[in-house]
Amino acid sequence: MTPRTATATAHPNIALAKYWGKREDGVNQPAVPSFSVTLAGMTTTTTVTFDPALDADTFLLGGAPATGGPVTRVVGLLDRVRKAAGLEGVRARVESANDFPTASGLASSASGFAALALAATAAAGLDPEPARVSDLARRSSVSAARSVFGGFVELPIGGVGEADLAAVPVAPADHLPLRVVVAVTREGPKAIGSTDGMLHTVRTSPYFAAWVASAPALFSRVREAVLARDYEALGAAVEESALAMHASSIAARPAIIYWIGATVEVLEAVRGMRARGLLAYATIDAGPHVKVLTTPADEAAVIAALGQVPGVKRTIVTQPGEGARLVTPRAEGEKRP
Ligand code: 2P0
Repeated sequence: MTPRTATATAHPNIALAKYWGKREDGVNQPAVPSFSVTLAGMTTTTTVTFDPALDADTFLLGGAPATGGPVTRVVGLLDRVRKAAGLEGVRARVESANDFPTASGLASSASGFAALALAATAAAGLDPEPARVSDLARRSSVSAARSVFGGFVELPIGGVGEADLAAVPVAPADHLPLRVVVAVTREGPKAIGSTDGMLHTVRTSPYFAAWVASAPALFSRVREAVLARDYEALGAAVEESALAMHASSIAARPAIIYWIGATVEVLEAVRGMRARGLLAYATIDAGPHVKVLTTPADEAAVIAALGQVPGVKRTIVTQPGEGARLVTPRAEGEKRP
C-alpha cells in the first residue's frame, strides 16, 4: 500500500456539567453524565499518516518528539483504528500542534484526541461517522468525545456491560450566545493531571459517592437551562456542578486541591459581579483557573472586573464553536494562495 494520510482540526470544550470519575466496570467510561460547550478560536490540528515504510509509530507534538505516557495513549488509539481497518502491522506518523498554550487552562487532551480520532479514522479508510469518532476519542480521553461535536453537547453514561459510548450533539453553537472568559491564575503545568486526580478521588474520597448521586440532576438542570436559553438557571447549575466536583476531590485522602488563592478571589469577585447586576457564573476544571460564563452584553464589564482581581494574570475570551472536521488536502500541483 502507499502511505495514507488525513488531517483534522478540533477545539477544546468546557464542561458546564462536569465529568469526574470513571466507572470501575467500563473501558474508560465516565461515572456521571456530562454536558459541555465546544469552544471557537483555539484549535488543535493533527495529521496522521499510515506508512508501511515506517518501523515504529512516531508522535510529534508542536514539532518535538513526544515520549512516555502521551505516546502510549496515542498508540492505543492507533491500535484500535488499525484493528478496525485491518491495518495491523502498519505504523503511523502523527503530527499535532495546538495554536493555544497548554497552560491556558483549556484542556488540550480534549481537542487533541478528538482531532487524532478523526484524522486516524479517515487516514485508515474507515467511515469517519461522528458517533464512531466520538466513541474512539472517548476510549482515550473522556472529555475528547464531546469535542467531536460543535455547540452544546452531552455525554451520557453507558449501559452496564456496554463498551460503546459516544457524545451526542444537543444544540448548535448559535443556539445560545454565551461568552466564556477564562481568568488565568497561574502560568505553567498543573500539579496533578485529571486522570490521576479523579482516580484518587474515586478510590479515597468519602464524598465521591455523593458526587455520583448528585451529578445526574445537575446535568439535567444544565441541559434544560441550555435548551430554555435560561442564563440564570444555567449559571446556577454550572457553579453547583463545579463546586460539587471539587468538594469530592478536596475530601480525598490526601486531599486534591486544584485551587490557589486567586481561584477563591475570582469566585468571590464573580459573586460581587452578580450583586451588581451582571450575568456572571463561575466554573473550574482540574486546575487553578476560573472560567466565567457571561453574555455578550456583560462581557466587557466582566473582563474589566476580572482584571482588577488580585492574582489574575490575564483573561482569554471564547464562545461556542464548531466540532472536529477534516481538512481537505491540497490537490497535487494546486497553487498556494
Ligand atoms: C470535564 N474534566 O468534564 C472534567 C471536569 C476536568 C474537570 O474531563 O482520564 O482529560 O482522559 O478521561 O477527559 C478532564 O479529564 O480525563 C475532564 P481522561 P479528561 O471536562
